[in-house]
Amino acid sequence: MKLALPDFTLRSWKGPLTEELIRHPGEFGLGQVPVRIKPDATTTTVCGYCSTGCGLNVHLKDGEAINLSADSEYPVNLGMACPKGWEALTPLSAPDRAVAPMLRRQRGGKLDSVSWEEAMEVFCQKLKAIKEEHGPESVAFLSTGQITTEEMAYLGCLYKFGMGFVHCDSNTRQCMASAHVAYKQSFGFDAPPFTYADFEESDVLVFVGANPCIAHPIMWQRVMRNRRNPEIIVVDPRKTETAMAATQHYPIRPKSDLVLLYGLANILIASGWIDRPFIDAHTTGFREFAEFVTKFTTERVCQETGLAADELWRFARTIADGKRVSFWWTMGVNQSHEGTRTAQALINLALITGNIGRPGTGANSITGQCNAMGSRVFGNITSLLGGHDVSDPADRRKVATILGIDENAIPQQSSMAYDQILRGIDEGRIKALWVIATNGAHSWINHNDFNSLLDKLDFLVVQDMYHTTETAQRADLILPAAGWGEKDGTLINSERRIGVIKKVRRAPGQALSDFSIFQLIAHSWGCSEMFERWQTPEKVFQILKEITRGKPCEFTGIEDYRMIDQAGGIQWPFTADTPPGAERRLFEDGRFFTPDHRARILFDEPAPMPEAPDIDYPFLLLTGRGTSSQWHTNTRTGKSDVLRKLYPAECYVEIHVDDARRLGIARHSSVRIASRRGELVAKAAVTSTVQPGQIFLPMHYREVNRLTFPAFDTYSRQPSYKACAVAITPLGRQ
Ligand SMILES: Nc1nc2c(c(=O)[nH]1)N[C@H]1C(S)=C(S)[C@@H](COP(=O)(O)OP(=O)(O)OC[C@H]3O[C@@H](n4cnc5c(=O)[nH]c(N)nc54)[C@H](O)[C@@H]3O)O[C@H]1N2
Ligand SMILES: Nc1nc2c(c(=O)[nH]1)N[C@H]1C(S)=C(S)[C@@H](COP(=O)(O)OP(=O)(O)OC[C@H]3O[C@@H](n4cnc5c(=O)[nH]c(N)nc54)[C@H](O)[C@@H]3O)O[C@H]1N2
Ligand code: SF4
Ligand SMILES: [Mo]
Repeated sequence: MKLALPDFTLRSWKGPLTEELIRHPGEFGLGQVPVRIKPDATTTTVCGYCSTGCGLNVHLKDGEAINLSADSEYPVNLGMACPKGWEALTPLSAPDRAVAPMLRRQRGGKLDSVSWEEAMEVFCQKLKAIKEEHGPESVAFLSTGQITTEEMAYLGCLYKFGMGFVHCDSNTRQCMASAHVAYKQSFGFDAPPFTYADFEESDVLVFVGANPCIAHPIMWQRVMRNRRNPEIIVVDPRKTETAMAATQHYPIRPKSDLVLLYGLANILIASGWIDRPFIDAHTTGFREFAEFVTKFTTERVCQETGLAADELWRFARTIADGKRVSFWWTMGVNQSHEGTRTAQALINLALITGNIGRPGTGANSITGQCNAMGSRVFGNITSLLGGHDVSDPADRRKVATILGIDENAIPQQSSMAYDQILRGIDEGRIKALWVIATNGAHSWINHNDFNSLLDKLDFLVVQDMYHTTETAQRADLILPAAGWGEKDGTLINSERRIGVIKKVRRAPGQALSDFSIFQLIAHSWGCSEMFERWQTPEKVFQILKEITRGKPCEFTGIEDYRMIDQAGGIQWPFTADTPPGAERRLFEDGRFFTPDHRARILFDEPAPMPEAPDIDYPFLLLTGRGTSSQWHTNTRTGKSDVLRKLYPAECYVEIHVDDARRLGIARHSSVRIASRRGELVAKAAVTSTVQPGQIFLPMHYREVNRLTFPAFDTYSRQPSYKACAVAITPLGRQ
């Protein structure tokens, strides 16, 4: 669909003229970042898909990106990139880009293009009216781990301090919440301790619920560069690409990880295969833990996980024999009804064996989105900007002073989590929702529910690159956003490395960077005075830098974007005293961020799976990433012809050969999969990579979350996407 552009003239705009609005069409070129232009008109940036944060060379013609290649000098990827990275420019030119604000004037009506001026007027007038009538708790936003740190900080501060609202969350709840809470409770700060060199320096790598071959292919390439002939252990119910490449694969029963990890701890402690001096000097809670895990006998663990006794002992022995053991986890752990404690069970194994703070060791949560780490520290959502504590008066004072705002502008009330916001909508307490760079109508657990809730809202605003996403299609107002490649700022990758992204394309039509959209909103809302110094992303970076002073994530040693760019990214912490260039892993001195500097050993009794298979729904459904060419809800990757050739167009389901035979399901035939919440039709991929009684659906197909069961981790409120009961019916060839 081609959109007619509204009659928009700069003269009609009474607000501040952002850099992007001033620039005339055709005046392409780089944004505000002082770029490291190579002689052949190539500049550098980092990839905006996954948290690996690969460095890319962008090749320019007349100041506009025409192609890109992997950066061989960037310390993360050393010249490698996955298909998404190579194709990163293509989705920017898609025909369904949102090119002007769009407004649905009445329910059931169509979306019309409007000027930014009108969009801002409607946005502010509606939200102010709702706030006036129903109070500041009647509005919420849901944002993302896929915009820049400066944008996240702007949004969080604008919304809470400037506009005076309380409730907000982000898609990192779907993804990293369990790791975030686990680290905070165990280490005293949300701080993944590793550096990517640890992939190469371990002699035992344990991957739990992680499939890096598909989800983090370049991290996996770093594992392949390991010259220590490492043992690679994979704990995953499926025989994934990563499991196939491992030296030991433990296909445990889904959601039996906690029992397995406590069982391993029991063996290690009972056999004396632990680092007692480290435990005594640097941890608390060991005695209680040692007592607790005695319940996890070999018999019990084998019965509950499905592993054989010699497998369990081999696993424990490999950890004990390793000099440098690293534990890595991703969504198979975090997305669980007991994700926080499972992550902590891995942290405990690293602590009791002294595998932390040395090369090739660590309890290492791999993040997902390009800036999941940025949203955890600077989203101003669950913690106060920069990892500060909103309930601590000293922290509030510090942040208020640096921002130059009144301390009372900082709300002390904590925000509701994603699922609680949705419940608030259902119960009529939340009337307006602002969705930024996430597509919950596809990605939220049991999204039938999400979609019916959107209808209950008085006002839904969606700020996205595309007007066609499942969520945008339901919006009352669409704010057209520039994407990666069309704006400047920083991202923080999985190893805490800050990287710079640059504007190398002009956004289409009147789409603006999220940063500029927040500036316009601040102006239109009438709180722009509070953000007087927030003129450019780099100026905001300088403010954020000051906020980190004295915190574990301090990066006051970074001068500016140019310094980050020239260094090939800089990991936090980085103060004026930090030697430049060095890789940094945390806890080398055994001092953690808790008040007594000791790590906490935390544990709980395992709980049963919330919806186990039964007679009516006899199969267990697992979900996750399907291919390295599909990104989540496919709004970006689905726009590349090259990527589309690399994955099946239709939803497919992996089902075991024995089950397929028993049910009369032929390869590629259609099957109906039903849960208590919905159903879908998929093509059968008959395989032995899944276990009998289990099936796997890739999350990239919009119908998948019709089926999932909304269960949440108690501590992190992260959804448990990876386990629910389903039934399968063959439909034959269609
Ligand atoms: N190509 C591509 N790459 C991506 C993404 C993408 O969409 N596409 N998304 C990015 C994001 S945001 C994230 S969070 C990461 C996710 O990265 P990963 O977590 O590695 O990917 P998933 O496939 O979601 O889940 C990993 C594995 O968990 C297993 N699993 C399921 N249940 C259990 C269980 O009970 N126990 C154990 N031990 N394992 C279990 C699944 O079988 C699956 O193989 O990927 C990032 N990278
Ligand atoms: N069943 C199942 N469901 C899952 C998962 C699973 O394993 N199984 N995994 C979960 C996980 S870990 C995650 S992280 C979520 C991801 O779920 P989502 O966040 O919903 O997925 P995305 O497709 O990445 O959505 C990002 C949106 O932002 C838009 N966008 C991209 N860049 C920009 C930008 O710069 N500015 C703006 N304004 N918009 C932009 C894109 O067009 C897209 O619409 O899915 C979760 N859902
Ligand atoms: S591995 Fe991740 S960061 Fe690297 S090119 Fe692929 S999507 Fe981009
Ligand atoms: Mo994620």
